[in-house]
Amino acid sequence: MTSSPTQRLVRAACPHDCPDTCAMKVTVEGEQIIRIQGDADHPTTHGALCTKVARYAERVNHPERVLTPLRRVGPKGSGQFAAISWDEALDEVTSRLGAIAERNPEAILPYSYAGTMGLVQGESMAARFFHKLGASLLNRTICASAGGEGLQQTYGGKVGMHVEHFTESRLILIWGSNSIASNLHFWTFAQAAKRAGAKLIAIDPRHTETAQKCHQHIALLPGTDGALALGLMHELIVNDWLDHDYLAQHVEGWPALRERALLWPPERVAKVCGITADEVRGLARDYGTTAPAAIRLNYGMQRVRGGGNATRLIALLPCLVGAWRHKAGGLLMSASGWFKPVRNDAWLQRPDLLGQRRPRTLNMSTVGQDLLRESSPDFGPKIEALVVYNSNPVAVAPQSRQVVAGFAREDLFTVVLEHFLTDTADHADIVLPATMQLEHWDAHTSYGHTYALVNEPAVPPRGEARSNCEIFRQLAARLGFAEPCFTDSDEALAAQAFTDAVPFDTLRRDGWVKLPLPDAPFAQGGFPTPNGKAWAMGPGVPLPDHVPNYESVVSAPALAQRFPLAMISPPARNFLNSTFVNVKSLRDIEAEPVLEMHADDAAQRGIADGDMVRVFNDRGDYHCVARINQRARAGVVNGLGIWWRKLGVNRTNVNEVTHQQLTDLGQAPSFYDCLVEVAPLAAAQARA
Ligand SMILES: Nc1nc2c(c(=O)[nH]1)N[C@H]1C(S)=C(S)[C@@H](COP(=O)(O)OP(=O)(O)OC[C@H]3O[C@@H](n4cnc5c(=O)[nH]c(N)nc54)[C@H](O)[C@@H]3O)O[C@H]1N2
Ligand SMILES: Nc1nc2c(c(=O)[nH]1)N[C@H]1C(S)=C(S)[C@@H](COP(=O)(O)OP(=O)(O)OC[C@H]3O[C@@H](n4cnc5c(=O)[nH]c(N)nc54)[C@H](O)[C@@H]3O)O[C@H]1N2
Ligand SMILES: [Mo]
Repeated sequence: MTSSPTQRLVRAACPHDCPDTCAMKVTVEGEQIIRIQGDADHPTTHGALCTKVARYAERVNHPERVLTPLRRVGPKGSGQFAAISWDEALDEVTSRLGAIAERNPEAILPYSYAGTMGLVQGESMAARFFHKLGASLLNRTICASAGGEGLQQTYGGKVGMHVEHFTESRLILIWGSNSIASNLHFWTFAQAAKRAGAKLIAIDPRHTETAQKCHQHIALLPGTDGALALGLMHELIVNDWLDHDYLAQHVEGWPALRERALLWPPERVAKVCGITADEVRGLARDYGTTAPAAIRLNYGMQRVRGGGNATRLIALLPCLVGAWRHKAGGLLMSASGWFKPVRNDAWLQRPDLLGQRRPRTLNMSTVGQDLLRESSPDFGPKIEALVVYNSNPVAVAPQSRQVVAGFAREDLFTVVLEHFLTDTADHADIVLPATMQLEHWDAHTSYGHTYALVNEPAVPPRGEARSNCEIFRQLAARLGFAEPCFTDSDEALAAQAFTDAVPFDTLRRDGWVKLPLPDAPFAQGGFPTPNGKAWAMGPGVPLPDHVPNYESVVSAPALAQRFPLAMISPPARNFLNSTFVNVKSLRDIEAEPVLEMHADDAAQRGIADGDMVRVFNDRGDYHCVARINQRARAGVVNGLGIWWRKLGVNRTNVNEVTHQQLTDLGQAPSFYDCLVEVAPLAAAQARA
């Protein structure tokens, strides 16, 4: 309902990289945004938005928004630009890209991630453009590909429980997830379960706001989740808390997994995980004797070397106890695989435009290394041009020094489509102003629920901003791409983003459509694997095991002598990755870049609460404020992410110290597998 006859209500969807993908209602008067609300009728949004998106108008109307195309006038990274016209900007981009493409289109790299999760403003017209051009392909690994591959190997897809059903669970393990910060709408269901008597247990090295509100918190060492899962299996076996019938009918490779799990008694697990054997036993008892038991697994636990194997082991737990038999039992890590059959990806992205060409694929997580590589037979051509959209790699990619050095290359031609002058945009030759969600069409899936959504434009673009699709349409026209698909409008793309299973008129009427799925999808097996079973192992899929971190006291003792603290860098609650860091009211809540430390670790280093510290290893160092509190366990420090470097201390952020080594599965970064040392810093030096 709008409160005045001159106001309109527009159906929208939150575009951000978050499992919740909220359905929104935007009240508009003329060109002004009056109000942004969660849709009360949408079952998982239930009328509530997070602090960040409730303040979306502040981001749309931000005084520092980029409103015209810009050309660099200072050194790379200086952020010095002059406004130019769209014609000048597009001419320059097409002449530079065109010249490189004539020699070798693979020297051009598109770089994008989930600044918007929209199917339209994400990889639709952009993918068509780069496919036609023959540019290098990008492997989008930076967030979830270790866990994603783990789910794929185990269940055959990124599929799991419906989030609404957690209300009926009797036991919920919240594993590697700070739900209150990063999956708020799941937390509502967990709380309802808690009120109905369910037990909640958090498994997380950090004593998060979520862990604090659970009945129990198991603060294991980072990267030891696979060992914990094996220890739980050990206990389920020796106490015979198994669903033998489910295992026999619906699990491939159980006898081998059983043997492996028996090598992991609680004492061994306790040592590896840095917890007590009683914690392992107690957790196994709860899990083996409470039904229905549900696991909310999130991506926090897979950002380590063994993240893929750990995901596989945890994903097998519900099969051991037959939790899948009940709709409120099982596991949810990602729901995105449920959308696969209803997405029109081949039409949206047109990989057929590649023709016979098979360009190389580069991994977005090693962009630092790759930008510094010369042409070679195994690498292919040196990267000569980058086109960045929906991402801020200079802030979010691991091992910033290399990333920054790469982006600072004078011979690199960089185009950035952005809302703001981010750390990445500061390194651009040309910045192109992009529209925000309230200004463009889109269609959305979710990775935390099972509703498709639509987003209609609520207000006209601010300034001269154009949608990503419009920008790629115009680049295509200038390069003479004649296929009719390069004239599809944004609305047409939104209308055909889904197959007929998700009718566009229903989407427009209600804002969202529930996918037709069974309540308890794997009650009788039927996993989307080749044989319908969950796989502990199978052809091409070896038995999972605990894979120790690259960097830990056990796996790298010499390194640990010099850098004895394990650092994880989970999200700060009021930012979304590096988005919103420049929204002042939200930055004011976070105040400053923080490193949480345990009192013993701080005392050993002469660090007091509130001191400015230097966090360092051989890769780099960053400066931030030490917070000595209950959130950090001994031996582990929590560097909350992801600040814009230029808004941080000394123009650095937490990725100065992370590395580019990849996970066991999925070629993902291992951000939380990182040893550091911390030292106090004199105040004057810190602020210099
Ligand atoms: N407010 C907010 N919401 C967000 C985001 C954000 O930046 N801010 N990010 C979004 C994104 S990109 C994603 S991918 C999703 C999911 O985002 P995730 O990055 O999974 O976010 P969290 O739910 O905070 O989960 C991270 C949790 O894992 C814990 N953790 C770290 N290492 C380990 C480990 O080795 N084992 C275990 N068991 N736990 C570990 C951290 O302490 C933290 O509490 O959330 C999204 N939602
Ligand atoms: N140390 C450490 N590093 C991490 C993580 C961590 O936990 N620790 N988390 C990792 C994870 S999980 C992820 S997902 C990545 C996230 O990395 P990114 O996907 O790069 O996410 P953001 O930092 O939010 O940057 C998104 C950018 O897209 C822009 N954008 C949004 N919508 C649009 C649009 O419609 N058009 C255009 N042109 N631009 C748009 C926003 O303004 C923003 O600057 O970071 C990873 N990096
Ligand atoms: Mo992510």
